Amino acid sequence: MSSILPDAKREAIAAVVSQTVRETSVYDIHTHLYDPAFGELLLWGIDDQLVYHYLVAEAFRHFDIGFEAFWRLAREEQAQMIWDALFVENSPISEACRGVLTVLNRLGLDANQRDLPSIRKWFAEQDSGDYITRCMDLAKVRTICMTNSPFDELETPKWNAGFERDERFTSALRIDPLLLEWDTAAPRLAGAGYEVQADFSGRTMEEVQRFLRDWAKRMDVLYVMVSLPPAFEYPADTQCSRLIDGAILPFCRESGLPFALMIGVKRGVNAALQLAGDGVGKPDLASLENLCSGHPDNKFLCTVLSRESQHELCVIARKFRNLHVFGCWWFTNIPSVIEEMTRMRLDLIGMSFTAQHSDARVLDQIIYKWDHSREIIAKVLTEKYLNLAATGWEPSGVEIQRDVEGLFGGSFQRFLSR
Ligand code: FIX
Ligand code: ZN
Repeated sequence: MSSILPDAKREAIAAVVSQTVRETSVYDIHTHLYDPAFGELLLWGIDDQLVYHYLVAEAFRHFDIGFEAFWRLAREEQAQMIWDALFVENSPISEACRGVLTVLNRLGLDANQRDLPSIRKWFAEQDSGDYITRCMDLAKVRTICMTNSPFDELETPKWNAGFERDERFTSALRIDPLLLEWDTAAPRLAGAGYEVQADFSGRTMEEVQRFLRDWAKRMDVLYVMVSLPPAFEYPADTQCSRLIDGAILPFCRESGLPFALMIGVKRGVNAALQLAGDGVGKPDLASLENLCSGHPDNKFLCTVLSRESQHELCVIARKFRNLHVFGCWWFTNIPSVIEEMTRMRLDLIGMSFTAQHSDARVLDQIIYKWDHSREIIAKVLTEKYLNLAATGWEPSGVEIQRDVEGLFGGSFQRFLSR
């Protein structure tokens, strides 16, 4: 029979868990941030925070302006409109709004004045190099994994020229156009000297593998990644499925790199909103099951976008140790859902997952994304350790530290090296 814990013991456990979760550094395994060598591609500051697509989507619910007219405005004007609509004319309650305020607060700025020009002035005075270190220190993020695409015309010249890597930034090879837009990707590969045919004939699959090998080496990547629509099917008579079998999985096996799937995004549900116009749908995760069961020598990372799919994802992870579940992605990265997902994952797969990733597009956001998540993770973990302690199994501080390190990147790193 479980025992009733004395209050002092409950408080002691809660205090150790909160402190450990607050202070343990994280490996942020999926972001849209860039090594400082990419210069202006690494976004930071108040205007970039305000025009984040999460806030654009929310602000348009209040705007009367047409989509095109909004996109023609300068970034500062867009930011001002979003600030007025979401912060001044309404209370900034949503997770993305609160995030901006958490960032300002942790940086020591007084947002209570509602004075955007003075906030701008403060950011204009920051040195970008120091600011990266400051944000990473405040967020206690030790390493940031970038999303790097060989199809991105802004970043490829930099990779081709070569640069000295900042060791705090690692890389993931992003291949959405290859798998989802083969008809336009194939001529691009051919133009870059890879002998590929639109109908997959000849040496196409070997050459796609050579393309992946070249870029994986140039970027020194940790994993290969794609984000997929809810309609994703595997195996299937589709270009995507053929490429997965013919090129992606063989390359990942040969290189030992996991294949990361982010499943459930409906691109351009309202295309006029640009990046803010993507939606969510429920995928058939039998495809993920088929991948994991059919390819035991491949490793898979997965996060799914719909709340309804989270339970199914955990059950699949219980069946397949070649699957590592990570993060609370995008529309699930809100307090109520993070709490539910974290509790469910702990209940079903224990400590063998990565609790969160930031998906930050603007550097400053790592501060709020990790602050907010740490608070929820601490709450759920405390509840779990108290349940354990009630059985007589009291977790030690060292054990709690070990567990939190696992959830914050340790388990991911072990999965990579397996
Ligand atoms: O596909 C992705 O990596 C998504 O995270 C992005 O496309 C999305 O725009 C985003 O920023 C979500 O947080
Ligand atoms: Zn992302």
